[in-house]
Amino acid sequence: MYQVRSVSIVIPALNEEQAIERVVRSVPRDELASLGYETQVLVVDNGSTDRTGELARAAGAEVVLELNRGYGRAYKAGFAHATGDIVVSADADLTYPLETLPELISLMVSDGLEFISANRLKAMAEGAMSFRNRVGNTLLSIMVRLLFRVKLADSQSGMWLVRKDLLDRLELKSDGMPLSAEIKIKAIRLAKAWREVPIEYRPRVGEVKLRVWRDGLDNVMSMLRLRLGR
Ligand SMILES: Nc1nc2c(ncn2[C@@H]2O[C@H](COP(=O)(O)OP(=O)(O)O)[C@@H](O)[C@H]2O)c(=O)[nH]1
Ligand SMILES: [Mg+2]
Repeated sequence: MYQVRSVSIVIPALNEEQAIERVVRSVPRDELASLGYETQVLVVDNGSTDRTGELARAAGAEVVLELNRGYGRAYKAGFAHATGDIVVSADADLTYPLETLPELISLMVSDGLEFISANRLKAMAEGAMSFRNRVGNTLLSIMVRLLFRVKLADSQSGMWLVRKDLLDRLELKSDGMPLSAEIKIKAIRLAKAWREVPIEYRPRVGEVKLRVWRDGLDNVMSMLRLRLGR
């Protein structure tokens, strides 16, 4: 058991005007407040050319602007502004069930976990992930298990919860998509206790930003570099 007083949700967003308001509003602020948690919702506007930033602010989020594009860059900019005892990640596309946060945070506290990674591959809504992406995610996860000896089913999940004091020790490097696996590998290495928890993964609202081949290859190269300690 440990004390948690505040939670920060960091949401990287590149041209997500179709979903961003609903994503921000899906954070169960009232329920978190009734559990005694102060909640900070941070949307990192990654140089959007649409109304993402404006809509996020109108929906009640704090907006951080990071003009250098990249999933990893967006997260690193967001983390620098996160003040919560627990930091949570999620995409800006309505795929992740943020309404389950009270439950996930309670699990962290009651079981003394320092890190939770959400597993998308177990309970997926129909049409949430293409066959190609499912194969790619499975292969990358096998690679992570073999290279780093971690028992992780879904190394590419975009939703996880980490204690801020652990996050601050991770020395994250990736500017792009590989940040997703990097954070899990490093957090698991340092955490005294962690768990992978199945979540319901839902179909995306808005256009996909992932570039399958480029980001896939980037992931493989980045994992090899991390394994070799570079
Ligand atoms: N791919 C990508 N995503 C970004 C970038 N900046 C912010 N994002 C956000 O990161 C999240 C992940 O992108 P997404 O297309 O959902 O990838 P997927 O969930 O892996 O299919 C979304 O919320 C994007 O808006 C970027 O430069 N590249
Ligand atoms: Mg997504």
